[in-house]
Amino acid sequence: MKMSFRWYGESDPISLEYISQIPGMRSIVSAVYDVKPGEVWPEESLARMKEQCEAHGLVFDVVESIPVHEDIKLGRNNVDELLDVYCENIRRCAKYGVKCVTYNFMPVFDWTRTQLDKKAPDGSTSLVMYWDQMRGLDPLKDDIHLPGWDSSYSQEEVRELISAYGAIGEEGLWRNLEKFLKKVIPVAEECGVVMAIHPDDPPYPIFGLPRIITCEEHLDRFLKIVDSPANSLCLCTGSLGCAKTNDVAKMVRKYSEMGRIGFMHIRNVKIMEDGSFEERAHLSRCGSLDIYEIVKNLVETGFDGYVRPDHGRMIWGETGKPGYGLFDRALGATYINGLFEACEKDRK
Ligand SMILES: [Mn+2]
Repeated sequence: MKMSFRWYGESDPISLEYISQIPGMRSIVSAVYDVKPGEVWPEESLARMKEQCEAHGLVFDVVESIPVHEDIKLGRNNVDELLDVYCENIRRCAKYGVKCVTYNFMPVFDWTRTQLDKKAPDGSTSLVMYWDQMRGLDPLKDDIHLPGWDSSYSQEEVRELISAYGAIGEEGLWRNLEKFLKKVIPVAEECGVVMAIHPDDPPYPIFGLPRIITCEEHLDRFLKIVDSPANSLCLCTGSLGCAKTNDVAKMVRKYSEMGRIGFMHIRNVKIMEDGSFEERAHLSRCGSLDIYEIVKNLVETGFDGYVRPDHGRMIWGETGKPGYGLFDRALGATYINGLFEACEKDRK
C-alpha cells in the first residue's frame, strides 16, 4: 500500500512540509488547478508540482482529478476533440511520473451535501447530507445553491444541463462512458497509468440526474467495458458507504482480489435512520463502516495501490477547506497505517 495525501497546490493552506511530517506519508495527490476542464494542462505546472513534492521527500504520482467535461458525459458534438485533450493530459501526467489518475463521471455536481460545517457534540464540524434539508428543493424551479456545487453555472445553465441528462438517461450516460473508456484506456495502458473512477457521491440519483457508478452490479458492468487493469476503481468507502445496500468491505475484497482497485479513499460515514448521513472520524466505532474489515480485506488480497485518508472533520480550531483540514486527515492516516501494520503482521 502506498499512503498518500491530497494537496490543493500552492493555494492550499496546508504546506508540503506539514504533510511530509505525517508518519509514513509517501505520495501527493493533486492536480493542475489553473486550467478549465477540457483544456490541456501546461507541462510547466506538472514539472513544478513534481519538483515541489520531491523537495519535501514526497512523490507526486497520483492525480485527482482530470475532470471530464460535461460535453463528454453528454456525448455532444465536440466530444472527439475533448477526448483528444483528455488523452494528451494523461500522456503529460505520465511524463512527469504520475501512475494513477482519478476521475468521476457524475453529471453536473461532483458531490452533494446540505451542510459543510455541522457541529458535533464534541465541537468538531463535518460535512453532512440531511434529507430534511434536501426535500422540497427543486433545481428546475428554484434557484438552489447547495454547498460544494460549481457556482460558475447560472441557474439557466443548471436547468439546461439537468434536462439534457434527463433526455439521455442512465443508458445514454453508460454509452458515453463506454466511448470515453474505449478512447482513454488504451492511452493509459500505453503510458503505464491506471485510471481510477470515483464512485458517485452519494451513490443514488439526485434531482433526477442519472448516476451509474453506485453499486456492485454497476461496478461489475463498468469493469467489463474495458477489461484491463488500467481500467480500475477509486474505491471510496465513504461514497459507496452512504447507501445501506452496499456491503463496502465485501466490495473491497472482491475488486482487490481482481486487481481492479487503483486507489482507495478511506473514510467513515454514519448513516442515519432516514438515509441521511454524516461524515465522521475514520475510526470504525465512529461510523457505520468497519474500517478494520476493509483494511484486512485489502491486506489479505495483496493490495499494493494507493490509499488516502479521505475527508476529515475540522478539529482543534482548524479552519480551511471543508473536509480537507490537516489534523483529522493526519489522524486518519495514522489510524489507517496502524491497521495496515497490524493486519500485515497478523498475516505473516
Ligand atoms: Mn472519495
